[in-house]
Amino acid sequence: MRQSHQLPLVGLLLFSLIPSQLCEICEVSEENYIRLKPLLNTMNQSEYTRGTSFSANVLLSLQLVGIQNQNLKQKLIQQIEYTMKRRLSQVSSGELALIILALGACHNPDENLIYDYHLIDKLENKFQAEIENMEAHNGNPLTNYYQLSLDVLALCLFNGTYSTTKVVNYFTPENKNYYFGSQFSVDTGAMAVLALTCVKRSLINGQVKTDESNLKNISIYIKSLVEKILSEKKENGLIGNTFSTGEAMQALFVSSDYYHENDWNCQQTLNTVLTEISQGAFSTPTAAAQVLPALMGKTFLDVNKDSSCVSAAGNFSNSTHEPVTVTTPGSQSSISVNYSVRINETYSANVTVPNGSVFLDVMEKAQKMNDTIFGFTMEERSWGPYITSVQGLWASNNDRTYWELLSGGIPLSQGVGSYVVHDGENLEVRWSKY
Ligand code: CBY
Repeated sequence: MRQSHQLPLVGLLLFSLIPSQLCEICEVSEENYIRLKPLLNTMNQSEYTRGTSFSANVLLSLQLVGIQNQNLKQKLIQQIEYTMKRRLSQVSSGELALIILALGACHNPDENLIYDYHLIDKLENKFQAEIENMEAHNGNPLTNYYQLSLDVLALCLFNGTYSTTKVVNYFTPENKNYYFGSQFSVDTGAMAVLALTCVKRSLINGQVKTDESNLKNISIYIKSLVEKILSEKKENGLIGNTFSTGEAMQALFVSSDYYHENDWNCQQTLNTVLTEISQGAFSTPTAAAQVLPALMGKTFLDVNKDSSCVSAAGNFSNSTHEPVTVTTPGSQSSISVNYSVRINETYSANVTVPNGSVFLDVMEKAQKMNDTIFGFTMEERSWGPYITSVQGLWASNNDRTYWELLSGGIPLSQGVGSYVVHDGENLEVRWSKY
C-alpha cells in the first residue's frame, strides 16, 4: 500500500528530472565565472592593438557573452572604424565577415556602421573573389575555408546574397580545403558546420528558396563534418587541440540532431578547458576571445538573436583590472637551442637566448648571426606574428605552401610569438605543403 503511494511520486520526480537533464546546456555555471577571469584579463590587454581581425574577434566575443565593458568596446570599435576608412580593400574576406558579425551582434547602435560602409555588398564581392580564385587556382581560395565559412555565415545571418548551389558545390566534406596535409582541421570544420547550419535554417524557414536536393545535401554535409569533428576528440575531452575546442563546442551545440547524446561528454570537455585556462593556455587575446562564447553556452548563430546579449556575465567584468600574473623567467639565465631552416637541405645553428624567450626571439637572434641563411619576414595576424618568408622563399596560398614550425620534428600548436622555447630543444622552420 505504502509502495503504491510512493510510485506516482517517484514517477513525478523522474519526470521532472529527465527533461531537465536532456536539455542541460553545457556551460560554465555562475559560481564558476571566476574561472573565466583570466580570459577577460587577456582580452582587456588591448593597449597593443593588433589589427582588425584581432579587434573583431574580441568585440564579437564580448558582445555575444553580454559583457558590458564599454571602455574596451569603444576602443575596439574605433580600431575597426579606422580600418574601414583607411584600408578596407586590404582586409581579407573572413576578417570582413568577422567585423560584420562583431558590429551586428545584439542589434546595438554600431550595427548601423555595417550599412553606412556597405559592408554586406563588399563581403559579397570578397566572397566572389574567393570563388574566382578557386576556379583559377586548382580549387585554392585566396584565404582558406575557415574564412569562406565565416563569409557564408555573415552573409546568411545578415541577409546578404549568396548562391546556395555554390555553397553545396564547394562545401562537400571531401573538399581538400578542410585538411592541412592529411590532418582534418577542426577549426575549419567547426566554422563550416556553423555556416551550413545557418544556411539550412534559412532554407527551412523559407527565407531563401532552393530545390530540395540542396537542403538534403547540406544536412548530409553537416552530419559528415560533425562525425569528423567528433573523431578528433581526445581522451581528456579536447576536440582537435586546445585552441579548436571552443569552436568545436559551438558546432556541436547547434548540431545535436546529428549525433547521439553518448557521443560527446560536453561537461568533460568544459572541465578540461577550464583546467587549461587555469594553466594559462589562452594567453593571447584571440585565443581567449575564440573560446569564451562556447564556455558561456553561446554560438555565432546567436549573433542576431535579441536576447543573446544580456547575461549575468555583465556583472563580473567590472573588476578585471588586476594585472595578469605572468610567469617571470628566473633571473637573466640563458638557454641554448638548436635552430634549423629546412627547405631541401637543412641549415642549422646553435642559438643562445634568455630563458623564457619565444620562438620568434630565436629566429631574430639567428637572423642577426647570418642574414642570408636565417633572414625571414613576417606579418601580424590575429593570433600574432605569422612567418611569410625565410631565405626569400615566400609562402603561397595558391600553391598551398607555408613555413611550418616544429619542435623535435613535431608540429607546434602555437605561433612564433607565443611558443616559449626550452633549453636543448630542436626547433625547425620547414618549407611545407598543406
Ligand atoms: N583565421 C584564419 O584565416 C586562420 C584559420 C586557421 C584554420 C586557424 C589556425 C584557426 C583559427 N581559429 O583561426 C589556420 N590556422 C589556417 C588556415 C592556417 C593556414 C594559413 C594559410 C591560409 N591558407 O590561410 C596554414 C598555412 C595551414 C597555417 N594555419 C599555418 C599555421 C602555422 C603558422 C606558422 C607560421 N608560418 O608562422 C602554425 C604555427 C602551425 C605550425 N606548426 O606550423 C599554425 N598555423 C597554428 C599553430 C595555428 C593555431 C594557432 C594557435 C595559437 N595558440 O597560436 C590555430 C588556431 C590557427 C590560427 N593556426 Co594555422 C589552429 C589550432 O591550433 N587550433 C581567420 C582570420 C580572420 O583571423
